[in-house]
Amino acid sequence: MDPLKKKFAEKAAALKTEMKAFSKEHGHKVVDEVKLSQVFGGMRGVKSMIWETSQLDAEEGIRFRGYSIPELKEKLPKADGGKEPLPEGLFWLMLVDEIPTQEEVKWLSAEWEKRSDVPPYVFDALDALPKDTHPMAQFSIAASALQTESIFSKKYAEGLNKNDYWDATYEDSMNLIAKLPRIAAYIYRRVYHNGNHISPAKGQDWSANYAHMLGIEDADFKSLMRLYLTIHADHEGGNASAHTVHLVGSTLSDAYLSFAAGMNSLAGPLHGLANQEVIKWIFAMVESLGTTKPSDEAIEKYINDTLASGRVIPGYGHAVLRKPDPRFTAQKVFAEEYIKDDDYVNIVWQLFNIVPRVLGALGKVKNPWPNVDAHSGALLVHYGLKEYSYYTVLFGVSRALGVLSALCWSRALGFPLERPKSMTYKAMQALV
Ligand code: HAX
Repeated sequence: MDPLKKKFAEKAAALKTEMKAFSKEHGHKVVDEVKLSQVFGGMRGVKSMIWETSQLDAEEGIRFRGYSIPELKEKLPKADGGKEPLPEGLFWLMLVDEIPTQEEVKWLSAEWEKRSDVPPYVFDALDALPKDTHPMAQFSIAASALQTESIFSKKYAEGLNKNDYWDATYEDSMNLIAKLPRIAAYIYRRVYHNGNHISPAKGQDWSANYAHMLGIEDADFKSLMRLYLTIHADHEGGNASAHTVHLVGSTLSDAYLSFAAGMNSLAGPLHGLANQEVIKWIFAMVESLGTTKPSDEAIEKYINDTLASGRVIPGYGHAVLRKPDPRFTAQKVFAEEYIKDDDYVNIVWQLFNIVPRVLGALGKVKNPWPNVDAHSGALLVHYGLKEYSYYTVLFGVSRALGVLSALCWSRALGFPLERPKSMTYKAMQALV
């Protein structure tokens, strides 16, 4: 058994026993009350799920296994000579609740490289699609096509003991994560570079190899990718993509189909697609104002025009957060260190000074601050990755780390089929 799997098996067995006793003893206790406004309002804040890998605080933002993003930047292993955390380290931390050593992370990079071959029929499936199929649709289709690789599905069909669900889910998750950069880069080169594909490099970390296959060798871009793929990985369990993977996974759909479902959810403009919408909106603003160095006044007018046309300001607002998103801040810190005087980065910072005041003045927006998607586009454009329809795929590759480590936990802890209660309006009227 590999060292990560061994650690996971030990921790999961212990926690399963503990949780079973805990739930038996305290099962009758009330953890929440649900207001009618929450039933009508997208279930905001309803406590209804266990998610071990990260937790979101409205004021502080995300903590992964208790660590904030600045703490992760300090404590997680880095690539040789690099300053940004390796996402391999975050996956390890989320899965077994321990900060890995440099050697452990090196092992994981090599293990994912070993598992990274993608069967040719997945590329054939992608090549059969019209080139203008949205990259997120292509990504989801490729993840579903890979399902023939599922060890869980094969073993389940043969009669898998429920105590071994976690083992097959771990293998599927490791294999899928290992293959995602290859698939994602294939989609990018197919759509935007005439199918001029780049073979994987040997001996690189997960992010650097992904950057290489995209065709961007700049060392700073590789650093950005390490940071990007770390900070987008998880945002507790209730967000739409994570919750979708959790829900679909609870039917014992395997990791491939559960992940594909989550990607369909990430592809909505109120969720992950916001990262493409932000830069698209900034490009349109620059075009409309006729300058890449617009004044604050011109920007404010553009914001007001957008709102007056009944649209949202992409990259601002959040269902849970009530302060600037630390994932936005981490990207701003990166830009301050690596990027000097870039027009689009400057516009993102101007927006940060203007949008919260304008949204705040509307009186209805609960969180006028930037979220994770407000900054990423300008960074990617800086390094030459300008094709914004692709951006949500990058988010999706990262999100795999969180949702699949959480799926391993769900299988190991034996979580049941998810099945909340719905009501008709008439029944709700009768109740109140
Ligand atoms: N611009 C304009 N209006 C906004 C707004 C924004 N950025 N954010 C919220 N509002 C509006 C809502 O549309 C709602 O208006 P109505 O009452 O007229 O319907 C009102 O303010 C109250 O909304 P809220 O309670 O503050 O926010 P929600 O929890 O309902 O929604 C959203 C949260 C993220 C969907 C919302 O803030 C939004 O649409 N933001 C822009 C899109 C975006 O950036 N999405 C990415 C979010 C982060 C993420 O998941 N990344 O992947």
